[in-house]
Amino acid sequence: MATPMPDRQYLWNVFQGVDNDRSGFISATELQTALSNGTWRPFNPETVRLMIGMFDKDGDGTIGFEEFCNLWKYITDWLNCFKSFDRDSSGTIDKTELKTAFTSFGFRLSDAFYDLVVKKFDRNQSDSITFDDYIQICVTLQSLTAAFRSHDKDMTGIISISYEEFLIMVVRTMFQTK
Ligand SMILES: [Ca+2]
Ligand SMILES: [Ca+2]
Ligand SMILES: [Ca+2]
Repeated sequence: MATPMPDRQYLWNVFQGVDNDRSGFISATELQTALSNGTWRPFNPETVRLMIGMFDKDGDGTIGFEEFCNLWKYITDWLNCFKSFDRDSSGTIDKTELKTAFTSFGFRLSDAFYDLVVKKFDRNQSDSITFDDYIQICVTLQSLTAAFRSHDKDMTGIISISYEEFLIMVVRTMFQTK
């Protein structure tokens, strides 16, 4: 479901639309505003920070045009992924849709896990998850899984780690800026 890259002129126009103050760089606030357009609710600032952290390669805290091209593709791919699992086109992902999505990613998790995730991220009391939270859940789960696997050398699905190793794992996952 990878999106082909559109031409640079198209991306440049999108970039300029997002770069509200015409500084030549996209700030966290500008990105949040752009992603909130059409939803009438602010895009999760955690997800915005997460994405800037991932795509701000030169570390200046903003998104330049080259960085934006990769970010655009990332968001578009996630949006297509989100839409493809939103079977009833409600604009949100409910528990059954989430389970279908994660199962297709190769996760084998119980209903109790999905109940917990939906409960935790259900901001509108609708028993479902919006696009911004969906990205955050997927990225967090992927990073936690990668961290777990790095300890699970014999692939048993069970690890034995110290308190500090546990903290390192969580801090790296929750605050992944670099
Ligand atoms: Ca700007
Ligand atoms: Ca940058
Ligand atoms: Ca849905």
